[in-house]
Formats: sequence, structure tokens, C-alpha cells
Amino acid sequence: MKSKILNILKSSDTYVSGEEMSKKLGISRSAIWKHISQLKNEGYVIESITNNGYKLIETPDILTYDEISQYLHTQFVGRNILHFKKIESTNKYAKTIANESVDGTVVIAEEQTAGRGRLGRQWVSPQGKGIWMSILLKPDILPTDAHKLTLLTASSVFNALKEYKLDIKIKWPNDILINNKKVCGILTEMSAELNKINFLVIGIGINVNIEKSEFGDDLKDKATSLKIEIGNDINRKKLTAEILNNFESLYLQFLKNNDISKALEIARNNSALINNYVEITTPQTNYVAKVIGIADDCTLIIENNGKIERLISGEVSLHTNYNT
Ligand code: BTX
Repeated sequence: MKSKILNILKSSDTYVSGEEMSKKLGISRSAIWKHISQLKNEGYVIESITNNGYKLIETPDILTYDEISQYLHTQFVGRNILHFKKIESTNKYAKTIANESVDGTVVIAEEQTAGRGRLGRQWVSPQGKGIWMSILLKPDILPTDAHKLTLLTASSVFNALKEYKLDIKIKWPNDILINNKKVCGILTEMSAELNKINFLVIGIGINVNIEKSEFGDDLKDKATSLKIEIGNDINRKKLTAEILNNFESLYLQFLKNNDISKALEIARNNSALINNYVEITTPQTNYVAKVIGIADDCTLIIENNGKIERLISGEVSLHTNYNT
């Protein structure tokens, strides 16, 4: 009902009376007033004048379904959006609601107080400055194929960012870089049995409107945001929808024909690693290897001491002294 009231207000440039809305929607005027108060709480600036009614003056920069849906073309991804002003971590929350939530549910927060990267690392997620979201999926694929969805997600984000005409690269397996600095990180988590995935949570963090001065000293040189690179604020609502649109299109193709070729092509053509020397860190050791390519199964092909090997996941950083 709140969304319907919002739509009426959005489609009118003059005042709409409470009576008119209550007739149109078949609810009482006090119910209308309650929903208007809720909208005000969410940040909508709504002027109300006795005998005239209500007028929408300003729409907040928030990533609710009401605000994103105008740009969304998906069938099911993002059709159920759970939006929070502040939450510990969207991935953490998505996992707690996974069993009772529909496939394609998206959890979005304006701020994360304990955003997480891989291996429990911190993901800085300041309020209203980024896109911090998790896509919940229940695919009928083997757990051993789940890593492919990280690459598919990276390619979807790449596609959505392409229009900004920046030097964007995909750093296998889970980062997007602009001018060699991290603008986006992806964290895929899974609940599975041996041969069956119960659910997957794909967390996407994108630095959108963060200023350089807002990154701490540890991130200043290795992180960037779209605003830093472009010089002006970016529409987070549209970008969120574009990522979900691109994601669903690649994902449906993958589910239908087990075809990941399009995502692979994007990841290969825009790779930050291919033909470069990288430092690979495993729990046991550190070594330098040359990246040859990305295989059809989305593993990284490396040449290590003359031997061709494949990595399914891992910590890979560019080894600047050896770059070709
Ligand atoms: P990662 O382990 O590859 O990267 C984490 C590292 O990135 C940190 O140790 C730090 O050096 C750096 N870092 C931290 N915050 C930022 C930032 N905002 N921008 C650039 N670099 C940063 C990458 O893990 C996966 C991150 C996924 C984040 C999403 S947000 C929505 C969802 N919820 C959640 O808790 N995590 C995911």
C-alpha cells in the first residue's frame, strides 16, 4: 500500500488530497496518513497542506525496491528486496533468512557495521556511499560449480560499469579494479551437501560515491570509488538495477544450458591478471607464477616453474616487479 501511495505522489506534480487517495485505494484517510508518515521516516520529503493534500517534494537516495524497480528488468532476481538502513553484514543476514526466502531475494543495506571480505577480512561500507548487497540463490547445480558464479557476478558488475568508459579490469576471482585500485569485491558463500546446494549468497560491495578522504590510510592507495574516478556522484539506484539485470541475464543462460561462455569472454577480455606475473598465497606457501589464462571451468591457468597448473580459488596479487 505504501508503494501505491508513493506511486500516486510520484505521478502527480500537484497536491493530491487524502480523500482522493483514500477513494482510489479503498483505505481510510488515517491509514493514508500513517503510510505518509512511514514514507517521511524513510527520507521522502512530503509537504502536507490542510485542504490541499500531499505533495512529494524530494525523493531520498535509498536503495529500496520502490526506488530501484523503475530500472529493473529482471524476472526474479531483486523482485524481493529487503532493505536496511544499517546492518552488520548483508551476507550474514541473507544466510539467516535463506531457508524461508525466495530464490533471487536481495538484501541491501545503506551501511554495514561489520561488512566482511574473504577469510573474515573487513569490508568498509560507509552509509549511503556504496552498494552493499547480497543475492540469495537456490540453483540446481553441483557445489563444485559454485565458484563459477563468482566470476559470473564479476562479469555482470563489469558490464554494468562499462558505460562509464573507465579503465576497468576483472581481477580473478572476485575483484573489480579501476586504474588498478579496488572498486568492488565479491564474496560468495554457500550452504551445501555433497551433491546439492541448499543456497548460495553472493555478496557484492561497490564503492560508489565515497570520497578519497573517506578511505582510511590503509585503503587510500589500493581502493577507489566511481565518484573518485569520474568526478561526480553516480546514481546508485540505476547502477544497482543494472547489476541485477546483467546478473540475471548471464545467470539464466548458465542455468539453462550450463553455458558460462559469455561471462568467461568478459572476464578473459578484461582480465587484470592474464599475461602478468602474480604472487599466489596459499595457507602453506607463497610463490610467483605467470598467469596464462582462465580455463573453461573458470579456474586460473598459471605457469609455475615451467609447469602449467590450475587454481580454483586463492589469494592472487599482481607482482609488479615481474609484470610483462
Ligand atoms: P577480499 O577479502 O578480497 O577483500 C578484503 C580487503 O579489501 C580488505 O582486507 C581491505 O584490504 C580491502 N577493503 C576493505 N574494504 C574495502 C572497500 N570498501 N573498498 C576496497 N577495498 C576494501 C572482497 O574480499 C569481498 C568483499 C565483499 C563485500 C560485500 S558487501 C555486501 C556483502 N556483505 C558482506 O559482509 N560482504 C559482502
